[in-house]
Amino acid sequence: MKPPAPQRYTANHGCYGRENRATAAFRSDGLTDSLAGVMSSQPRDAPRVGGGPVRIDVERVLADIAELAAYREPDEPGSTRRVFRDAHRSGRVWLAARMAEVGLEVETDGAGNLIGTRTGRGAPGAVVTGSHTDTVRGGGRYDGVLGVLGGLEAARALSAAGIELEHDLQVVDFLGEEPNDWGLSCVGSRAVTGGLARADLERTDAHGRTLARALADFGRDPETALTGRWPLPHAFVELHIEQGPVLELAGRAIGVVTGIVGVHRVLVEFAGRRDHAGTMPMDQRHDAACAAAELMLAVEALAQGGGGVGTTGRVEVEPGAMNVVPDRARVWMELRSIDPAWVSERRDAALAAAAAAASRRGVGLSVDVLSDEPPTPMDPQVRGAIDAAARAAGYDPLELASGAEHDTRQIARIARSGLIFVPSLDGRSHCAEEWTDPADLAAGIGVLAATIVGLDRLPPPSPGAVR
Ligand code: HGY
Ligand code: MN
Ligand code: MN
Repeated sequence: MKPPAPQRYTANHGCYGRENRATAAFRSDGLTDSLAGVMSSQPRDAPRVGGGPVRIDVERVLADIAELAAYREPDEPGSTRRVFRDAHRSGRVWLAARMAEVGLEVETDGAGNLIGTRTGRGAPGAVVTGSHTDTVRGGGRYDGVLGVLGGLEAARALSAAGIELEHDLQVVDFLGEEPNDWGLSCVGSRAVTGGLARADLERTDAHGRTLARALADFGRDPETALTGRWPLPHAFVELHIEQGPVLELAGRAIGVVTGIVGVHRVLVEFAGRRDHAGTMPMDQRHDAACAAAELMLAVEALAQGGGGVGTTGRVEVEPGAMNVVPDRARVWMELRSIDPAWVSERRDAALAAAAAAASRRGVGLSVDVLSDEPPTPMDPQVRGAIDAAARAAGYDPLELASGAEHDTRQIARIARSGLIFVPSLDGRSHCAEEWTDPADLAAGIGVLAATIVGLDRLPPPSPGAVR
């Protein structure tokens, strides 16, 4: 097996050869001239937002990332911190303490989102930023974590610069963004935007434990999670690693996300017959695992040719013995595209392939739609604020779609919302090799801080402007 690539922590050594790095790089004291100019000036249109230059201390952020990374599941690979488990819980205790040290007022809402608030001058609605600290099994250090700890650094840097905002600034660690043992992602951001259903809470994991039980064991009241809604934010922005290769290949430090792909997730279950693997002839079997294998290959074939992606990343086979014909197989399938027709056509074709395989093999079939998220465009005003912040700091931002899911999609139900990307080395993510150059971390956090100021200056959102 190829050993993991060594991690590079040399600040300001760009490894992407991007053209704009020379003009865009933060100075050795952590400033960009242009960002400092934006942040320290007292523009005529927003005379009450002032203060000194904003210093992003990337070494401090790297130290925070390393401290949080120490909270990991010891028996799992990479930086594993799955939702509700001990490492996730204790990592959040650390995070709450760090938020308090930074001077934020810390609370956990009814849905289990951890929120640090920096008080503003009292304008209605908060400017909200954040992401998640749970990970996939075997995940890396940056997915989600950057948006939380980068948000914290932005708050810290704004305060150090003496910049007051009209609105409260909230830094949020959303509960359980990654798909969990109940097949649901974005639990916290769904809940506070009205996207969590009672049926979601009644789902059971492999041990028969409901999601409601898991929430209760985590100290949250499931009924409150179901009904608790956030007051409408003034605006929302999330900083995240790209998790793909586009920015790196284009040699750009900053991505402005245009929209988040639609994601359709389905659990397909095949029920066959358990038999002796040595004695049951091949033509008399009802092998559930072989039907599942046909579906997996069908999904791969259907997703070829661009326009979207299809994955069957989780499969369970029972009884899971070498000498027993499997009688049960479960395939978790997801299809993603920015084009809703692409998703629905492939889903129909994949399920038709599953039905044909099941029928040919004399195997039962059941289908459970776990979630169906349509593509979500990002708000033009927030995109504009990110773009302006990036350009003012000397970057040449790239517009791109997000193939990954984010809490931003859920928050976009109640607030104008946007997403900033920074590059991922070799486009890698959801693996231990996940890595982003510290110079890009600094760039992203600097742009986040300036975007927060830009969003603070926006007029109140018009009612009904969000989906
Ligand atoms: O699955 C996703 O796209 C995200 O990383 N949670
Ligand atoms: Mn992820
Ligand atoms: Mn993420």
